[in-house]
Amino acid sequence: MERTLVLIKPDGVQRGLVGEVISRLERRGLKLVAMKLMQVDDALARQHYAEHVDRPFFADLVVFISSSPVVAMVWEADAAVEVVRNTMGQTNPASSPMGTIRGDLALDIGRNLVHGSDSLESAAREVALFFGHAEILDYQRNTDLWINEA
Ligand code: IDP
Ligand code: MG
Repeated sequence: MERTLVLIKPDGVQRGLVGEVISRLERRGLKLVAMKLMQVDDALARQHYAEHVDRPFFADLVVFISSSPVVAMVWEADAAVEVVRNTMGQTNPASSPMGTIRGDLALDIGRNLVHGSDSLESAAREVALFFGHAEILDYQRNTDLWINEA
């Protein structure tokens, strides 16, 4: 079973889309195992986006992600990384298909509402940045057999 980090970025919280984003992930069948509303500080923002440090948009990205609260979550499923990525859509909302979070709800690459880890390695790193072990819950979900055959 994979675990992946999802952030509802400041634009999603400010626009009142927290419930909408969570609802789409829930309805897809993913299992929520950790969640908190939090303020990202400059240090965490830089660590989270470390792979982009040399990109021209890095400074704006760090300022934006720490400009207002985010909702940080860990979601679990077989292939959770891929499933979250295709539920979110493309990085640029303008080229995201309808039916995806970014394709339905966003327009601008710098205001694309959500973050989802892009690989299992990134997921492990990012989950550990945002959550301690004790914050990630292991629990039975009674609908599991209605979502997964085995
Ligand atoms: P992802 O969020 O789809 O994984 P990444 O390439 O990891 O996309 O980029 C991280 C974030 O940086 C994006 O979600 C987006 O908000 C921002 N970003 C990516 N490319 C650009 C760009 O060319 N201009 C401005 N912002 C960008
Ligand atoms: Mg990324």
